[in-house]
Amino acid sequence: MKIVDATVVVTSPGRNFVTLKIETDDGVSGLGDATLNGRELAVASYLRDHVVPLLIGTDPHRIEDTWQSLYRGAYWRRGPVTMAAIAAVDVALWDIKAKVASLPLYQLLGGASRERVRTYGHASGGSLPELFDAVRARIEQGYPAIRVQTGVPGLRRVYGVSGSPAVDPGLPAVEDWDTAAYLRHLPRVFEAVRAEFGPDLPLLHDAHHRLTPQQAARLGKELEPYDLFWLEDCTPAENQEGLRLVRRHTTTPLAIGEVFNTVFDYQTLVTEQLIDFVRSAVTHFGGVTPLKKLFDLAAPYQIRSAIHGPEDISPVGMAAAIHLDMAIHNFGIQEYAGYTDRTDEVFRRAFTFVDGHLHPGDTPGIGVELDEQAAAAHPYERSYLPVNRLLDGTVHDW
Ligand code: KDG
Ligand code: MG
Repeated sequence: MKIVDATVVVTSPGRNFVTLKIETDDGVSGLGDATLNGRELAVASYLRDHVVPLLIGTDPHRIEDTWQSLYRGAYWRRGPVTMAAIAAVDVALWDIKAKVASLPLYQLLGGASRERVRTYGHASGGSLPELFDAVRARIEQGYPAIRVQTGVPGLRRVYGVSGSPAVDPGLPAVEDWDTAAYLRHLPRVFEAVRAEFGPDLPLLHDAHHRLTPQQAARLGKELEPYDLFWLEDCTPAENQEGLRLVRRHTTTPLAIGEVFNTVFDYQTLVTEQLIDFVRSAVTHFGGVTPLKKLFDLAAPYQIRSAIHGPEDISPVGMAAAIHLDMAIHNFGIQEYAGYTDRTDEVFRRAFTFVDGHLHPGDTPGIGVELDEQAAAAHPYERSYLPVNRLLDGTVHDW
């Protein structure tokens, strides 16, 4: 069996998605997600201009060898563009292998370790009444766990709270930030949410890389009475050692890793048991092959999976995640933001979302087909993630 063609499809059914389609001489094809939010065309070029020529004529069954040759062979390692491109190849090859075996991918990863995959959804509000309505809506949709994001008094636009449109369409929106105001406000919000929804509902929060270790330690301690399922990305964790201070001062569980690309980003965090959940996406971590290895490394440290699954992971990347979630033992939770009808017309998927739980379906492969005609009706639209500034105008982590 040989790879005879590989094409990159960029489509924007409401938001941009980059998909790699690999075709073989047997007529079997596979899909991989290469979407890197705000930098989509860089990955499309990396694939089209540099990776596709290397794939033609090779054996699609040699997944490990292909992964190693793309990672080591480029000499320039790591980074989100490189690893999203490698991820797309890796997932497309797993899709092909599973289709040839006539099995859903999770069967090749060890088979089902559970009946279904537990998820969490997002709720946000500028004010408490808005936030309560959003939490109620998620509960009604069946979500068993909910991420809570809130506006902060005195700030106009804050991460995770809807809106923040760009002043010039196609250029980054500007959000604002004041850490002291946030640290004063957030514990009061969780106190109110617990009072409204009771002690049982698992609640999560994403600090989105904005705090110093000292600030994160204080916040984690102040949130302890509200029993969070996790506090996510409390610090910019490129400085892994910074988590030692956070860990020493709080028992609030910690989740980190959606911007990480390789196992080296996690080395200290995992081996010193400084976190409780790893957040990498299949799409940004080089695919199913390395993410499965990371989960296996994390397991003896009692660290569980929590694969990143916001709107900017395409249904292809999400499907690959759900197959992994089904198979690994140390599964924790899966983030699931859902998709619009327009996206569902472009990506036909076997995975289902019922009562707040996902199932990958039993279609051979990853269970997603791309309708290329529908995709072509939604051409790429330039878009950026927001930029975050302190009240004096200084750029801050977003
Ligand atoms: O592209 C950036 C988003 O994926 C990110 O902001 C979402 O933090 C996020 C999350 O936890 O889903
Ligand atoms: Mg996050």
